[in-house]
Amino acid sequence: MKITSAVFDVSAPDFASCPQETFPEFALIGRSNVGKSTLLNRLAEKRDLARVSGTPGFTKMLNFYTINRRWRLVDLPGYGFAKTSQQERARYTRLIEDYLLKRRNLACVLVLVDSSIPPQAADLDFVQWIGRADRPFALVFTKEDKAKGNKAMEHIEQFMGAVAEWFEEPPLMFVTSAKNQIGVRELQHTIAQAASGDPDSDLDER
Ligand SMILES: Nc1nc2c(ncn2[C@@H]2O[C@H](COP(=O)(O)OP(=O)(O)OP(=O)(O)O)[C@@H](O)[C@H]2O)c(=O)[nH]1
Ligand SMILES: [Mg+2]
Repeated sequence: MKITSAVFDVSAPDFASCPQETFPEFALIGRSNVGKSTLLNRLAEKRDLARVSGTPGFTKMLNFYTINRRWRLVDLPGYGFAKTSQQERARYTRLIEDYLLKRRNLACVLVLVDSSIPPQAADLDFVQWIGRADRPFALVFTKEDKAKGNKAMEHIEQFMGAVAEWFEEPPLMFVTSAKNQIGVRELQHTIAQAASGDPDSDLDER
């Protein structure tokens, strides 16, 4: 699959400001600092498309990017970030919920989980919530390069074990490292296939 264009559309501070529901959307969500913006840039093959920051909680709006004039990637604010005012947090929690529950062209929620650390309650809670909400999602483990030895795989197995009881079939999952370009092509290919309406796409089955 070839990326021929990747353009920033708009930053939406509220649900009403989201662009028209023209293209299938793939939304990246996860805790602050999990690597959402970094992975988005890798998927779009454009280094500085989404801003990567050393400061957790940087992305406070929904940022929309159109790829190949056919589908969109959406960078969502990180959840579980404490260092903002309660009012500000309430605003973007509402924004995330509105988007995830109401957006009709939402093709798949990519739930990013940091594989360099043990399973975190915030991630498990989110997976349970999105499952109950019955929205299509896939798990994307990030930073596969970061933990020493076999730790990443251990964390991933622990995570998959913990979520297993909530689902009849284990959720679709990808293991990635944006740093070492592991798993990125595979995820990109799966997204593009789903975006083109291919019935064989793994994302479409769920
Ligand atoms: N080792 C390693 N570091 C990564 C990887 N992906 C991202 N990072 C680093 O993790 C940090 C956070 O990355 P971001 O992409 O800004 O994370 P984010 O989820 O968008 O963060 P917020 O916008 O604050 O929610 C940056 O310092 C990245 O360089 C990876 O695959 N491996
Ligand atoms: Mg970000």
